[in-house]
Amino acid sequence: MDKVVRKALELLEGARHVAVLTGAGMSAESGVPTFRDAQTGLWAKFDPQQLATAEAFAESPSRVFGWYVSRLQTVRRATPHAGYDALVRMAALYPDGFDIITQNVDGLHSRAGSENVVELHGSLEAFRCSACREVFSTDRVIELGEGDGEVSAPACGKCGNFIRPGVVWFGEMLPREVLERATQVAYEADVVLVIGTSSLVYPAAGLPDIVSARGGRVIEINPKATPLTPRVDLYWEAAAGEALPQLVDALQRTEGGKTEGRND
Ligand code: BV8
Ligand code: ZN
Repeated sequence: MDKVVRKALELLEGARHVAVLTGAGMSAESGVPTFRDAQTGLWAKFDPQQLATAEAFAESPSRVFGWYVSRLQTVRRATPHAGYDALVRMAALYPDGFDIITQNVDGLHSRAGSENVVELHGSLEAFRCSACREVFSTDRVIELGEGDGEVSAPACGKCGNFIRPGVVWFGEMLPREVLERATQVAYEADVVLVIGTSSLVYPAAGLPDIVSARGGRVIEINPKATPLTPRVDLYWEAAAGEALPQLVDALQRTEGGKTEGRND
């Protein structure tokens, strides 16, 4: 068994509550570009960090709304890869507590069948009025454009204001109950798997530190090192779709997480 798999099993040994924190890298192998990857087409000349703001939406609603239509189209075509399925299998091994906290807005964890998913930054499937929060049907959004250009933001049927995506933009507060739930999961976790995130965006990036400050263990799965890497118990330099099936296969082979064939 790979050394890194064995080390992960050791860190998971005896764990009763496991938390998973995912970022855009978790969806890369499902064909959903990461947040900081170079964008394609019309969007190539914009920085997502600039587009994902209320200021950008106020300044050019059609450009920002068009970007979200394009991302919704991409996500609708995506299917969860083997790493997502591995997390569904892994949850069954931790009946006392297995929670997924995701920064992603693509809904792929739920599509894969995961339960207990906390969507920190909202969802591409939730469009609403920017003023009165009246819900706007995503199926109507899909009809508004092919996703390759600007799309006029529709007006709310109730109050006439612009419809916006139901995501948390930079500079916006996360919904209180969502942040409270994520923080509670971090306070209860014996181990947190941090997968596919550049660990740059707060408050999400602060969650693993809550786990380690309480003596919980932190395992990071990412092909590239991040600002979190120096503080983790195990840095697994791999793609999510490669590491997670290996980890869960090994966990399923050992009953109760005891590492098999350990020669200590
Ligand atoms: C807040 C939804 C309180 C939208 C997102 C100054 C002014 C205002 C705010 C701030 C400020 N300074 C700091 C802040 C706080 C700010 C922040 O943290 N900024 C950072 C950038 C410095 N945070 C906020 O504004 C938050 N709100 O703090 O409110 C407040 C209010 C006012 C003033 C102060 C404080 C709100 C943050 C939420 C923003 N919304 N998304 C949308 O999606 O359109 S965040 C956005 O970035 C995405 O959700 C994304 O998930 C998230 C983080 O990015 P990652 O997921 O990590 O993705 P990324 O592309 O960066 O990295 C991918 C990783 O995957 C890489 O490491 C790569 O190596 C790896 N990878 C690639 N392939 C694979 C892989 N890993 C595994 N397998 C692979 N195959
Ligand atoms: Zn309205």
